[in-house]
Amino acid sequence: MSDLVFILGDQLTPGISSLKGADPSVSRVLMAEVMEEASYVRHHKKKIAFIFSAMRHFAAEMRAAGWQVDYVTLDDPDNSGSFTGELMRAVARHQPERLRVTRPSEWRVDQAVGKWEQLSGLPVIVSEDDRFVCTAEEFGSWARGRKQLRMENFYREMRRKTGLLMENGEPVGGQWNFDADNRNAASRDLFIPRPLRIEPDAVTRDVLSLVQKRFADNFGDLEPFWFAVTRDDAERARSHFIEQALPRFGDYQDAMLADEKFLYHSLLSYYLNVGLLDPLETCRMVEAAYQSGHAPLNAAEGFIRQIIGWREYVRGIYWLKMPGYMDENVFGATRPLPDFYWTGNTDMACLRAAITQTREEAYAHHIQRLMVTGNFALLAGVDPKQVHEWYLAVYADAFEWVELPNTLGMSQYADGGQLGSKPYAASGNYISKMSDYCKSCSFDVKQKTGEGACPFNSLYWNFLVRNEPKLKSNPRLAQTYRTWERMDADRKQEYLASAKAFLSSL
Ligand code: FAD
Ligand code: DLZ
Ligand code: SF4
Repeated sequence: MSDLVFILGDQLTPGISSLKGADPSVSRVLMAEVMEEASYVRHHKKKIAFIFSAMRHFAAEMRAAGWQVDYVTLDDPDNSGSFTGELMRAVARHQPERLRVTRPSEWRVDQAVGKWEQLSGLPVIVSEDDRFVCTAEEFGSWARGRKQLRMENFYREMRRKTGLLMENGEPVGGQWNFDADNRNAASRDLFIPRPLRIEPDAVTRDVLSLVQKRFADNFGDLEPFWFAVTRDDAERARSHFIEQALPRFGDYQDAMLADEKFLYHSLLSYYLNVGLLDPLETCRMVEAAYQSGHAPLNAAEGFIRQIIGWREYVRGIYWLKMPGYMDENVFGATRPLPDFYWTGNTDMACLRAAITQTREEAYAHHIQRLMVTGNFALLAGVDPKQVHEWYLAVYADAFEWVELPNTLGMSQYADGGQLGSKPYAASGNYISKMSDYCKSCSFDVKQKTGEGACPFNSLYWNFLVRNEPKLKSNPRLAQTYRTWERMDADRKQEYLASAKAFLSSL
């Protein structure tokens, strides 16, 4: 039967489920660069270039493997600008008997696909995306009946299911989680490996010109561009990470250094999210690195937990809670996102560093996202939807299914604790302990209030006081609220006045 198989920009996997059962001799693959996807937020220039170039390389690989591929470029004069428009044009061109697609990773696109049968008058086979360890249904069953959803419990299930770092039904090393070993601060004298940099080829250079022309006003530096855009190069980047950085991934997972944008992080999220790398295969390689003695257990376990734990857990939450999740705002936060999130123009050295590197690389590591930019927005009471749109735009790995729960749930606690057990709110002390940013800041992290004091210090207490009715009963915050209650009235007043003065200057 002649099928039209639509492959979306984050489905760049040769064995993608939509191809199973399609006959290459009579079927067509469709891929399309469309303005609707390129503009639902104002994506970082590097993100658009990465996705378009990876799509073009994937189309070439599919052709080489014997598939007939229709690839519609953004500047094709007939490009209709949307997935549905391109589908309908391809239906008119090829008159297929059936449509196939792997279930889109995002709610918005899944809704559009739901209308294809009616619009085209053809049967549509939507196959589940089997590149994840846990299906949405399985997550739903796990979640059903539980009063609280917690990543750690889910993660243990995934360890059992995959057998990763398991021995006779028990976790290797006698513990599920070695997070307590993974909180060291880094110092500048450490040897820190450089990420693998791939030179753009002719296809990528074409895409770079297109993006420069069509998205000139979008956020972010387009060049230097050194992402992998093929499976082979992404696999090289993964081997490079395992060889060079994995052994210390755990130790310095939470550390931040002003002159080191990447530390021992893998920089693999964007390859995993578009399908250039397989998550489970990557975990098995990391497990093998532990088994061969190359990487310690705290590194291997820490890495595997991020993938089969956090990554799968946030996806489960997304599909369980959408579409309502997007509108959660438990604190009723309404402040507009400060302009410096787009310019990096702020005297706060930690925010300046995280935002500047985001502009340069379309990348910041987890603790920068969570404890610097996310923490500040939380403490300042920024509208969570605006925070979400910022994260969705500025990172090359940002797809709504993974970005939204991380931002709205983990970082902003706007879901009131559906994803995590307490807000990741912290004063300047945390940033000072885990980084060297404060050394070059015009604010003094040790000063709690008044002119020149680190703004995080007063904002922290102001956040807790402002949201006391929502947070005071949280057992994980009981000690913190007791500290506040014991503080003398003048001190409390100084904190609140400092926060007020700072917020009114934003
Ligand atoms: P590493 O530190 O090397 O971690 C290894 C891998 O684990 C990552 O590649 C990623 O696939 C996975 N991982 C780690 N933490 C998480 C997590 N919390 N959720 C899901 N996967 C995780 N990750 C995205 O992939 N896309 C996003 O849009 C995204 N938005 C985020 C927004 C906020 C506010 C926060 C706090 C986190 C966000 N994350 C997101 C999670 C995490 O920050 C990134 O996955 C990580 O920084 C990517 O860099 P890396 O590949 O070097 O990760
Ligand atoms: C993120 C993105 C962008 C910027 N552009 C395209 C595109 O032009 N064509 C495409 O197929 N995919 C693109 N993507 C990725 C999609 O947004 C992603 O595959 C879907 O949203 C998944 O639901
Ligand atoms: Fe950030 Fe405060 Fe440290 Fe400055 S002093 S870098 S604002 S935590």
